[in-house]
Amino acid sequence: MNALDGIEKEALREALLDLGFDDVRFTDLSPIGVNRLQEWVDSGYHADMEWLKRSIEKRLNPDLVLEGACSAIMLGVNYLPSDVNAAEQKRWGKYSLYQDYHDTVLKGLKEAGALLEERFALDSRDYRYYVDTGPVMERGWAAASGMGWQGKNGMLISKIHGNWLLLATLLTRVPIVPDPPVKKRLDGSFERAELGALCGKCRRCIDECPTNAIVEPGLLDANRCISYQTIENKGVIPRELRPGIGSRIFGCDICLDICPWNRFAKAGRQVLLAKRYSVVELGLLDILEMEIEKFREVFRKMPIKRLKLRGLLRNACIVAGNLREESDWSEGRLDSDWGKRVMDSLIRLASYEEAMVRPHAVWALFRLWEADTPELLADTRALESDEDTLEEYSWWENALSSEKRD
Ligand code: B12
Ligand code: SF4
Ligand code: SF4
Repeated sequence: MNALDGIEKEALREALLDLGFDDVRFTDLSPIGVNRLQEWVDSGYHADMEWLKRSIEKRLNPDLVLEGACSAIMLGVNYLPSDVNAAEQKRWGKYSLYQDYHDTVLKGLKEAGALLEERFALDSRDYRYYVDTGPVMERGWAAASGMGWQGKNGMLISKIHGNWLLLATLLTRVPIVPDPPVKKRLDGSFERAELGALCGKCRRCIDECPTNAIVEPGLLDANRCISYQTIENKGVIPRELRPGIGSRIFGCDICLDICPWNRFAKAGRQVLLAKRYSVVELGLLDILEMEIEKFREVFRKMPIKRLKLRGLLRNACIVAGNLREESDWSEGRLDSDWGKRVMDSLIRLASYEEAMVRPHAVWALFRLWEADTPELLADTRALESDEDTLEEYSWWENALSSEKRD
């Protein structure tokens, strides 16, 4: 089969755009650029995402994912919210303000598969598609296809959509003439998938990350990343990272928001997204006082649901503990009725049935009401048996007594 090119290739692009994807690019699967996945995993930067380690070979070799694959069709879905409040708030990662994109984009991928079958007389073994969870390096291939370049923040950045593309991949045995990578402005040349290609001297994303998670341009230590900690970590969030989390309750867009390449970005068509912006109206008390039925109703079909109520409460405790430094969630002063309700919620959560929440509630109370906390929690502490929570108490008691000594 001759490689697809010219009018036919453009017709395929158009048809895929018509399915609701906001960008469609093609790449072959020849090796490109320096891939640092192995180095990343060897350094432990993948934290406890062991599934990434297990699938390295496949990620590096698409032939192991689909034998005979020779092209990747890279698909981008713009998720910049169309509502200013939703776009500018700092509490929720913007991608989470929709129904789970794994489900809604999958719908488009299924249609894309059917379209390939029809146009090229293929059967379902001739292609495979993924959105996020498959063993494919989505940013590497998207950069190779010229959809954008991988910025120093690690993100695939598009000249049109800025940092706001979700990526999906369709591997296929259909040979397609690859699209060129983005060009550097000055000399017109560009090594395939060069990291930070259009970043120039800028390093805002690296400098603004509150937990110093970007250890070198494009390389992120997930252990230190707020996104990892608030979404993927299923246990205790390290104490030293909690202040840096600030007002972020789920995910983090700091190194994306700061990027100057967003200035041209406009909200997408949202054909493959279903917005749920009302979540941004939730107040801190709505969350701290949330029960399981309400949680299920509010976050139905949303990515936040996978965090479970205990994960959300854990994150809310951290956000509460940061109230003195970040006013973003404040609806009143800490010495007002509102503050009293925050305190009562935290006291309740310090003995919450799921142990994972408890150290974070204790942490928040000590941060907000320091020396008063031992008395507030005297009864709760007496009944505590969880190691992590007991460690939290001891840490604060030591800290307060050494403060007194000084
Ligand atoms: C694990 C993961 C995370 C981890 C680790 C992130 C990281 N930087 O590695 C955590 C949980 C922290 C995370 C956070 C976020 N994530 Co995430 N995540 C992934 C996932 C599943 C794998 C990424 C990975 O392999 N990382 C390992 C590093 C080493 O790989 P890499 O970042 O892709 O970059 C390397 C390769 O591209 C390679 N490379 C370069 N050229 C080539 C060429 C070839 C041929 C090959 C094979 C490789 C290669 O070199 C690069 C540097 O080492 C991808 C989906 C996927 N299947 O790819 C989504 C993905 C990267 N995440 C995404 C998003 C949206 C986010 C968040 C914005 C969510 C949020 N708001 O909180 C943050 C952003 C954090 C950041 N600055 O990166 C999007 C990014 C879209 C985009 N435009 O780039 C993806 C692509 C999901 C999707 N389908 O849309 N994520
Ligand atoms: S997502 Fe947030 S914590 Fe993670 S690297 Fe970017 S700014 Fe840092
Ligand atoms: S903030 Fe600057 S360095 Fe970071 S990705 Fe954007 S352009 Fe590149």
